[in-house]
This record gives sequence, structure tokens and C-alpha cells, in this order.
Amino acid sequence: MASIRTFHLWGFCAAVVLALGGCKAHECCLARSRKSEPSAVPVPAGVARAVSVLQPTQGNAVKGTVTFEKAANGVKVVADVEGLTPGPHGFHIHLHGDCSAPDASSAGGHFNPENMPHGGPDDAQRHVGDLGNLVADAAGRAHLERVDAHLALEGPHSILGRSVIVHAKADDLKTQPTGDAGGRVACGLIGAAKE
Ligand SMILES: [Cu+2]
Ligand SMILES: [Zn+2]
Repeated sequence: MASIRTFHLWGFCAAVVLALGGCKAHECCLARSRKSEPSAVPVPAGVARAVSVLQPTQGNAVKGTVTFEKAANGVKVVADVEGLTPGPHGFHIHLHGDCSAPDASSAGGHFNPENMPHGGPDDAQRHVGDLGNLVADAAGRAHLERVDAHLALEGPHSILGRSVIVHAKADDLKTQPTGDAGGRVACGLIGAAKE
């Protein structure tokens, strides 16, 4: 393809040179080449905001939205989830962006690029995906806001293309490697947001 285009360019330039008798062939054709060179594929700007829409797993009614926004010292997480039983529910980033299994087991384990033990969100030693618990009120709604220094939207800690999981039970923040948080009641892929 490139060689065909080059051939055409040279043919075109030769014709111009013949017709005008002006520029030297190589100057003409260099100028022409630069002009018609397809512009480089734009490098996508870094993702500043990501979103995960949580869908209930089989037999559950938990749904919600989690946004992730680049902040000065990490990523700001804002979660709004409904359909929960009142009380705490384990809340993690899991390795795979795959919610296809009815029980969301396809999402794999906690996102753990540093090969650390499971912990709480404020522990120095924790999985990158360990966000602790969502706490639902009597109406089954939970709201969480947190700036997390372990999460990122680029590099080895990037959560893009992974998943958010909400669990049936509380994360005790210590049992290995899951926090004993029970089944998975909602799952959502983490993708780049529109803006
Ligand atoms: Cu989990
Ligand atoms: Zn964990």
C-alpha cells in the first residue's frame, strides 16, 4: 500500500516538474510527500475518569454506579449502590473485567499486582483492589466517597478493564485472601468514561 502510494506520488511530481520546469524533482516531491503523508495516529490522552455500572448477579437485585476520577493523590472513588441488605458489604476491584458468569466468579480474585496480602483500604499492605466495605442503610442504599492512593487509571495499578464486585457479607479486612466477604451480589466492568 505504502509503496503504491509512493509510486503515485513520484509519478505525480515528475509530471509537475515536467509541466512547470520549476522545482527540482526531489524538492517538489519531498514537499508533496509531507503534505499528503497521513497524519500520525493520535496518541489517546490519558483517561481522567472511569465508570462502572454494577449489575446484579443471578438471584440478586443489587445495582449501582461507581465512578473513578483522577485526583492529585490517587483516584477519587464515588459509589452509589442500592438493593443491598442493611449493613456492610465487601467492595473490591477484581482482576478480570468479566462479569459473564452468573455468580461473577469470572471476575477472578482481588486485583493484586503487588502480590500483597488482603487488607483494609487504609492498611499499607493490601491488595490494590481492597476498598473495604460499602455500608448500606435501612433502605439498602450505600454511598461511599474515598480518595485512594493505590488505585490508578494508568500503569501497573490501572483499574481500567477490570471489575468492581460487591459482596453479600462484610469484608473482615483480614481473612486471606478474600476478607470472608461471601458471594458476589453485583459486578460491573470498569471502563473509560465519556468525559
Ligand atoms: Cu471482592
Ligand atoms: Zn483483597
